Amino acid sequence: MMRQVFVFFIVASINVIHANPMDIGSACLTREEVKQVIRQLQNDNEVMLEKMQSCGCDALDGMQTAETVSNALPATNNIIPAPSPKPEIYVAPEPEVMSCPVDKPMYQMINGKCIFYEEKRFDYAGAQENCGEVFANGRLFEPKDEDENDQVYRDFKVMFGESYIRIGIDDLTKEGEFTYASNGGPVPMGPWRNGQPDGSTAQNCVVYGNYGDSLWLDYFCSGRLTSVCEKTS
Ligand SMILES: [Ca+2]
Repeated sequence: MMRQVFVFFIVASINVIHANPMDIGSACLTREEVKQVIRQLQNDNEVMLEKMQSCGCDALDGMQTAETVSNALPATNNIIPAPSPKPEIYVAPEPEVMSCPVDKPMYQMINGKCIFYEEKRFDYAGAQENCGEVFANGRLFEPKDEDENDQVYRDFKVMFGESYIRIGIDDLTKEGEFTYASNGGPVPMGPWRNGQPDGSTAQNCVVYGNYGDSLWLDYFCSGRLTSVCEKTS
């Protein structure tokens, strides 16, 4: 079979040369030159056949295999997929880490809040305004539960000393109904000192007393006291 392929190739080469004797360069080939070309082709194909035989290949089988593979391949247009738009991948924003200058005195990071103890004394409205200057979006401390209330008081107790300290709870809107100053929301606990609140309409702002604990008293909003600020975001 390989020999038949070789002979076919030689005959085809001669036919090409005879059919187009003037097409190589600008001059025609002489008969001797044609013979040289045929001999060269013969030599080249002998070398090729020897290589194929040495590696156990069969020329025709190789041709069939190549054709089979070629036919089995899908059309080029199907191999290269049409470009698709890049999928939009949602990347969750990095949670913002609250900055809190805890290396400075009077600042503490407590329960996810940056807490600041203000030694300067203000009335209730002044204390709120001051917290807004200490922190962007700052406000008087609004304890969300008794644990947080105790933790803040405990961590600042040494600084508080013997004084009354303001936090952000009052009953200014409705007497006897203590709510958070920032949004008027209900306060879900009431760690009042015994007998408190007792100030009726005269005392509408919640403070820590000078008793060394985190229990609350209602007190005059106009009094100038130290305070606790918080930064929540
Ligand atoms: Ca009151």
